[in-house]
Amino acid sequence: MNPYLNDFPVLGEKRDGKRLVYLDNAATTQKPLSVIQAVDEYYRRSNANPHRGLYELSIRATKMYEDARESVRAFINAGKACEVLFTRNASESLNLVAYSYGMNFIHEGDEIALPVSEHHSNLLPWQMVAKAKGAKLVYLYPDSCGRLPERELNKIGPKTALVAVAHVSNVLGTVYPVQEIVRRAHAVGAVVVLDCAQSIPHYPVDVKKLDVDFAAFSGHKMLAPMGIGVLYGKEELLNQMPPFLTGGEMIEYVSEQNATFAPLPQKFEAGTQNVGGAVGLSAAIDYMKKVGYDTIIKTEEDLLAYALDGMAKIPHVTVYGDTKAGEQRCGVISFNVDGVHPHDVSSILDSDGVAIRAGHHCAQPLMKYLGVNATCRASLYFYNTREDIDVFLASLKKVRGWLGLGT
Ligand code: C6P
Repeated sequence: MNPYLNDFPVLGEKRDGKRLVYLDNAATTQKPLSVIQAVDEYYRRSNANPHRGLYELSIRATKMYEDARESVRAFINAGKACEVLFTRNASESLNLVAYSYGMNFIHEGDEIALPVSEHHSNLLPWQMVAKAKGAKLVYLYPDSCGRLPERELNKIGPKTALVAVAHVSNVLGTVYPVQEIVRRAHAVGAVVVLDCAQSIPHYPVDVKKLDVDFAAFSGHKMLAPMGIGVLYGKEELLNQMPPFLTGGEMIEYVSEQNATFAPLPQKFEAGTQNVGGAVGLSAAIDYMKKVGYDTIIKTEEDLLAYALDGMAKIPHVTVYGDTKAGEQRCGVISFNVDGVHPHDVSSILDSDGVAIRAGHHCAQPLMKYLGVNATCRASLYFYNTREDIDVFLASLKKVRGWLGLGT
């Protein structure tokens, strides 16, 4: 019996008598009742436009929004709440850094270093900056286990002005050595933009300890609603950067021809904000703290080892990246079945109630590097069970036979 079943109603859902086996957690996680209820409660009792009204309801909405910011600050150990900006998602957070920092502080001849495994959200913004500013993108290529060898890390050099890196790859599941990357980047005066979209749901992210300059993530991959994201930035950098979006509530004073801007964090939060989302994110953080990262890590390590072990016994299945569980490997398993398109694998698994993702996972340069167009991807979370993995493995075993291919 799944101990989290009562908290996540969708996990108990059945279709054609088959239980949902949800293994697409890297795309988005399911939401616990406490999060759903917190959002519901906010809209029932406390909804008003924050930072605008001088009446009790608006003051309450503002407090809930700012309390959520403080909750995120404490969760990622940022020094000050004003270093935590709310956005829509990790993509918007990364674009904010690219447009506001990149377009103003990256110059012709500079290099932007990034692993080839980056999600498009942490790659396209830098392509845009490089093209506009005459900078060069320098790619770091992982080895067959998905790790970045020394020779690739050595590409962070005197010309590097910025390193953009995911904490965890959304395709290979590799946990990249952020502290080592930051050490090298800072030694040459480069800033580090950390994409935590796939790490913070699974591992603690301490921005002070990691000493990253920026960190981006999405609420919806860590039990919170869609439409709320976070950008952490060091105060001194955020203060130097111009606003990304302009509009309501991010100004100090506006005249016909000019404007001055509000202090952090409002400078980067133009327009009416997603208070319900922020409240949901805060509730998600509370839930994660209740479960505890120790439990999350231990559970996922067990499930990953169990899944990789089972997959190794199925002929015609190729797993990309590290085929062994371990500290530098998160529960994201990309794989292919010989002779079967990943979309077909996904559809066949779906007929057994198993939800996985198939495609390029918004990482096309990595797909090219791996020599494939697409992969299947099963991604785990702490509320999955060994029974889930058993259903997944049993379904995977049937795929080639189902299509009349040899097993
Ligand atoms: N990856 C996946 O299935 P958004 O869409 O903005 O919430 O997150 C973007 C993003 C940024 N970085 C990484 C490492 C990511 O994995 C993602 C989202 C999903 O892999 C959807 S493509």
